Amino acid sequence: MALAMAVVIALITVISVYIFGAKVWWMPPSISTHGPAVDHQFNLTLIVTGVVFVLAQLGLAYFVWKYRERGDGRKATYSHGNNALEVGWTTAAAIMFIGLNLIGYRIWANMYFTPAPPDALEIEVQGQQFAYYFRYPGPDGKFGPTHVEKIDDATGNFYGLDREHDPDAKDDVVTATLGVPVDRPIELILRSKDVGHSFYVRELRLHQDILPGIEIPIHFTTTEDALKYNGGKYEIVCTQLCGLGHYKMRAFLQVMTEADFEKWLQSQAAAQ
Ligand SMILES: [Cu+2]
Repeated sequence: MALAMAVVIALITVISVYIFGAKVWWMPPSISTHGPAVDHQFNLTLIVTGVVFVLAQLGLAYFVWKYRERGDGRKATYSHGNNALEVGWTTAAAIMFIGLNLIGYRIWANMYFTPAPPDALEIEVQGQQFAYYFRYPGPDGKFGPTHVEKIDDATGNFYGLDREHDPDAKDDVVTATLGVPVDRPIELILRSKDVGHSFYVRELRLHQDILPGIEIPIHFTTTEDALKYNGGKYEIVCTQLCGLGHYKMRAFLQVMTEADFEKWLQSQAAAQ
């Protein structure tokens, strides 16, 4: 029985390692300039914790077998612990986790604590139950003011713009797809119309909550690879349970060449 148990524990360990090692379920390719650093950090954490996992599991299997019932009438003895050992592994675990955090923090801070480059293309992202709408400032480079009382999904005025009276709003372009030019810094300003949502694109390695009442800026630059996969089209999903329709709250990121982007934006502007 003890041997069977030890074999099962060892098998679970080997199969788990295989699933990660052979990348049976793995992340989609990265399409952002910060993606490789995030993936590197992910792999580093996976390897460090993976080694600990394998050692702990194999140790468990060994002891299950070693201290099995042998039918010789021996009584079990109870241990009251070993202070030196406990201090040792607690310190080792603390160093490991704090160390991984410090290394990862630099990557995270680079994404969130550095401002977007001055030439970044600014786009507003509005999350609402249960869709995303994107706003481009148009040729004047300025977003027009929004008016809560003018928001009307039925007429497509998702942002509450007053195009007749606000000159800055006149040329704003509101779209249902997030079109971006490849290889150019993009700054997204995230805002919510109602409750908490989030903005998540796996391939961008970008994940940020959207909260009502505050504007959250994030920035990224896509790599040339972004045009290679799936025609440059990637899913944007909401990962915060935001109501009954949460499961279908999604939109698409469409990465294009600069020329295609200009054409696309013009066609979107014509449809306003
Ligand atoms: Cu949502």
